Amino acid sequence: MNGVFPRFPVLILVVATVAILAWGQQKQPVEVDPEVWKLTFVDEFDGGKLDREKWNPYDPWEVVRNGELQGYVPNSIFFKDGVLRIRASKQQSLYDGETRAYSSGIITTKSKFSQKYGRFEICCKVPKGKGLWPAFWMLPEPLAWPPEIDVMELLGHETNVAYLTHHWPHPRLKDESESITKDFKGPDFSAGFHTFAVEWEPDEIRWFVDGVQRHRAKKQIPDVPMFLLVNLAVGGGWPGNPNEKTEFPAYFEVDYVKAWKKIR
Ligand SMILES: [Ca+2]
Repeated sequence: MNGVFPRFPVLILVVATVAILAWGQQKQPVEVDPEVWKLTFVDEFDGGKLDREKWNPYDPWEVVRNGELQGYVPNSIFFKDGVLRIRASKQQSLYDGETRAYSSGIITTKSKFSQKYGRFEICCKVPKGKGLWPAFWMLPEPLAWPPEIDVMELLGHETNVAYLTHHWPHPRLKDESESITKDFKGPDFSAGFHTFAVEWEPDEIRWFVDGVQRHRAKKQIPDVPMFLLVNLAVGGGWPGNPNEKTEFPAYFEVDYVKAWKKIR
């Protein structure tokens, strides 16, 4: 017995350390059954520049909303080692007819790729810092709101919480939505790459974080084609504004975006 006991805590420590390393540094594609899901969209961001056949580097509305502080400008999009890097910086930008205090980036597949139902996945590393708000989300094609599916949203001051949400039209108020959000508490998502996905079907949306289902919605499921958006917002009512500790430039790094259609 004495010979066994001293080794036990060491073994546990090693296993736990390996698990944490694997979780923190994950940059592996999640296995998706090709018998069930057929790939319909993929960008691995290996080309060194934005593939304009797939993406637009513009906000589909080009208007300020949610009290955000950034202007979305195309020169906030960078690439390094097969990773898209959306940069938020403390550089003024002209946007929606006025000078904004920050510049950041957005890419969307509006008018280039949209799909009704399917599986939609991002592999990404989020930035840390108060006032930073990275997101991977979906809006109707042609452009409308609501509905909206938020595959993931994160706030830079609390990078271990992923917000998984869908919005639908308010039953009485025009241009308003109702929504349900699951705030999933995980590891520090800014410490490495992680996958976030939804499987959207006519009667259900399932949200996955690193391949594990973390949320499910059974009501008010959108039934229109939707396009994809990836962006890094700065400030606004929800994240609050950056503070003196927020480091700029900040980068939202994306290893890939993929979509599938269910074939059985
Ligand atoms: Ca990549």
